[in-house]
Amino acid sequence: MTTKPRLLIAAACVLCAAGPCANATADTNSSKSDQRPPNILFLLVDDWGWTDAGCLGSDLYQTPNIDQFQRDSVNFDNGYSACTVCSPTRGALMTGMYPARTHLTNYIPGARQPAGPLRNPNWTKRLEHRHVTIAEALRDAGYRTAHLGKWHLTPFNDDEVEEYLPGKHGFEVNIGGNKWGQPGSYFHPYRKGIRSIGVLPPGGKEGDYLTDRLTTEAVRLMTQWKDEPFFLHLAYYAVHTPIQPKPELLAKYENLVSPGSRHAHPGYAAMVESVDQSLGTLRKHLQELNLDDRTIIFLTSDNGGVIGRITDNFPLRSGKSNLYEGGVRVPTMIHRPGMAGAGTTCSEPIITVDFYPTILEMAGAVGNSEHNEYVDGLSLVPLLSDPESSLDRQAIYWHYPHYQAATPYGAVRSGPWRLIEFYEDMHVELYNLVDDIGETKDLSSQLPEQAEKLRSMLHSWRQEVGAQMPIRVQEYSPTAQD
Ligand SMILES: [Ca+2]
Repeated sequence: MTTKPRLLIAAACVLCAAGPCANATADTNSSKSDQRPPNILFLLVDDWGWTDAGCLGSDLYQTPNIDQFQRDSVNFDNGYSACTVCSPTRGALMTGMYPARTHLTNYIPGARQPAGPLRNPNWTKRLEHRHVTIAEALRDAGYRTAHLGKWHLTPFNDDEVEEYLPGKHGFEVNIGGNKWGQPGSYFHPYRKGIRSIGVLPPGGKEGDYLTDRLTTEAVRLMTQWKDEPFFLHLAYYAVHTPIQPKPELLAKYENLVSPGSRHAHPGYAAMVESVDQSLGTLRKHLQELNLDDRTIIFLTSDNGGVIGRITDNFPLRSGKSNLYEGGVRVPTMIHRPGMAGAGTTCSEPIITVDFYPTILEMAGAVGNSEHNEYVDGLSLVPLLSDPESSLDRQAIYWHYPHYQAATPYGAVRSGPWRLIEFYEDMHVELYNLVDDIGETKDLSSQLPEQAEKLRSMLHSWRQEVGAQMPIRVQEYSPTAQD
């Protein structure tokens, strides 16, 4: 069965994973430092939509560093987040498992249960210790490990938070990660009311900006660890609300917004550009530290962009929290020094769970065999060498047994097809994304056999991963709720 979990751990040498440049270096210099595995810099931008960069089609946001990064990377234009909201995607990145398998299926602590025919299952509101995180696997392979920025994987009860912070999940250093899904403020001291960034190192001054501060801390760690392999999970709070840009960038975009533009929020545009500046700063320092040819960089998002007054994911339908493509299709770029595919686009559908086995393979890390049995992702390394190739995977899946912007649902993407099953009444919608990327034409009635095939795959997958279905409320009556 093609959906069976499998983890491709490379038996091949680490230098092969680092790419031709590293190989060339190894041929001429066999010093110990050249034998060490590549650094991994994983940039996870929060709520960053599929068109939220100049090179991704924005008609407002200016992102010269992201544009250059895309030219130096393989760009995955069918890259997906594992969920339409934050915590499940972050859990999937840490474990390589679908949220449906870990039961961490909603943002923590989740929304208030609305009136409806379904109730939440007893889902898992934390990243459980039974999993071997990517940080633990890399730490055990000799990496220095740091988490910077948003974590959002602890229980919400203050008494339990400490036990689930990044430090308890394999990260040697935690800078800025806590239970919150957004900062109190993007400006020093990053607090408002009870929301605060409580674990930033001391220092800083009035006016300091959170995105810049996290970048500064990342540069400090890269410098400190320059002679050792490191894994930095740099999970920017940006571009999540509150929309709080740096004043000078805000002024720039207030002058640039034009009537009728799809992207029209100057504050959000400025926050996107701050992330862009950070990427430029990180790459500049990697060069100065002579680490650019041994550092693999990932750039992606945890869910789609927030539509309405903030951004727009056109041509995709809808956005964050919703079940259509705008909720889950996200920018995804991977830069591996010296790789053949730089500047190319790979259209193979990939999803958050793939990063775990990819990074393990690149690092030459074996991970934990018991955990690996249940990893859902596939290594993307073959796609970096040949972006035209395929993973030979039947499908990727989503499962969201909660109410949010949409009703509880499951979905499957296979080839050009995407089928969505609505759990309230189990009806389906079917789209051909190659012909209709905006999901405007439901083909489920026209192509019942295709719909049935995908529905059956989705049901089998739910069984296989042990997905928790929402609970049906027997006494629910729509009219009684009016
Ligand atoms: Ca998010």
